[in-house]
Amino acid sequence: MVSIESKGTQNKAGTKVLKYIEMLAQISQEDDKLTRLSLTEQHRQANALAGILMQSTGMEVRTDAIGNVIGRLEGTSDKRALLLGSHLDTVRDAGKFDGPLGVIAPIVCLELLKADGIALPFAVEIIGFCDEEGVRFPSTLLGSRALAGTLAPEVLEECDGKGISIAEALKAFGQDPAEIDTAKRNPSDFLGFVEVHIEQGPVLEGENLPVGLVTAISGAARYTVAVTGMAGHAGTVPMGLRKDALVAASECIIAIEQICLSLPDVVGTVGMIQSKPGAGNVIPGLVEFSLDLRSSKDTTRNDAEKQILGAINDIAKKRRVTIDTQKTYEAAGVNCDDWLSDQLGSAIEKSGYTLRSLPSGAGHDAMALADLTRIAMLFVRCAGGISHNPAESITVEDAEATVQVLRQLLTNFAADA
Ligand code: HGY
Ligand code: MN
Ligand code: MN
Repeated sequence: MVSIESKGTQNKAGTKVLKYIEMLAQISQEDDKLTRLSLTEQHRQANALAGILMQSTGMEVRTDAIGNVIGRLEGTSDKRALLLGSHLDTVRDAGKFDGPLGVIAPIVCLELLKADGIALPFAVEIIGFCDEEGVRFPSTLLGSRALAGTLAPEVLEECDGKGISIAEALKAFGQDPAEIDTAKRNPSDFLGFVEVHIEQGPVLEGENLPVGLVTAISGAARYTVAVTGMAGHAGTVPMGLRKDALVAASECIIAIEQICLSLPDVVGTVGMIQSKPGAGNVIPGLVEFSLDLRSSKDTTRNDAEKQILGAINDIAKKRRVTIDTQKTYEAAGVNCDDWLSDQLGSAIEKSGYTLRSLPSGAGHDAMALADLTRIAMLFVRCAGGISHNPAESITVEDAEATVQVLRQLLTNFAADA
């Protein structure tokens, strides 16, 4: 349970952030852990809760054709909006902050401005993106790519583990997949996009800083790898005659680790593996595993991919198995916008915090939004840099700092408008 009791009256905003985060975290597909995959009933409930919180700031709320929940507060003189937000879907057995913090902190900031009777000259939109993690479906960034108009229609045919396509999931969610194009926004709609997100790494905590300014977001590639050998009797097939798909997959996984260790600034992860037929006395005939590869330099990542595919090819030959590799997703690395980052950087300093710039190894919706408008990201310290783990947490003081920096950013924008 996140301790949301703040000391005295200070940290009021921070306390509210943690309270709302806790409310959202109760919405899960699993009783004893937080799992909220996109376009599920629980995602719908999270959208509804976020929508109610947005409405409490005076925002008009809608759900777009891809299932993003969007709040809008008109400005007094400028139709263009500063867009804020992050994703409401989670990984399996997730932490409470990865995604929701970027939706809740802006909501609390607008609550503060409303309480102080401050009306902004420009519009503000807050968005809860429908699918950033890409856990339910092979692709990711569905919500933000739909907004940017870069979501290829054929992606809607991709299926989850139960064979349900994105298009079918959208219909079950109450959306019409044929209307996807209506989610696309115009660059002229926005002044820029600012995403607040936990750092998911150790740097800010290591330097005892509450917030940081993101310089760039690493690119990523995802593969599914299928190893086909020969199922057989565990007791009768001599070791030398086997085509054991699981041993071949294991050798591939070790090779992936060795190659990533040998290159500067590459991380490779095999997060999912399935062995079939999955009986203790049967030599595995088919193994499928995922591969997630990242680097802050696309050229380095491409080099790693080449080496890994070569090693897999050699292993297939040596072990007389067939190995199919399919790239299911790729996103180039993205630099944050200089001008908007300067605005955010000066808001950090004006709020009294040290300005620390750092890259993001994790992917974010901001990557996709860079195809639509200027992007900037505010990182928030998280305990031990832990994320994609229920131990994910931030302090009430850092939640407070986040809201104050956002408030300063909006105030600066209003002054410049
Ligand atoms: O995987 C990522 O980088 C992000 O958390 N979706
Ligand atoms: Mn995230
Ligand atoms: Mn994540």
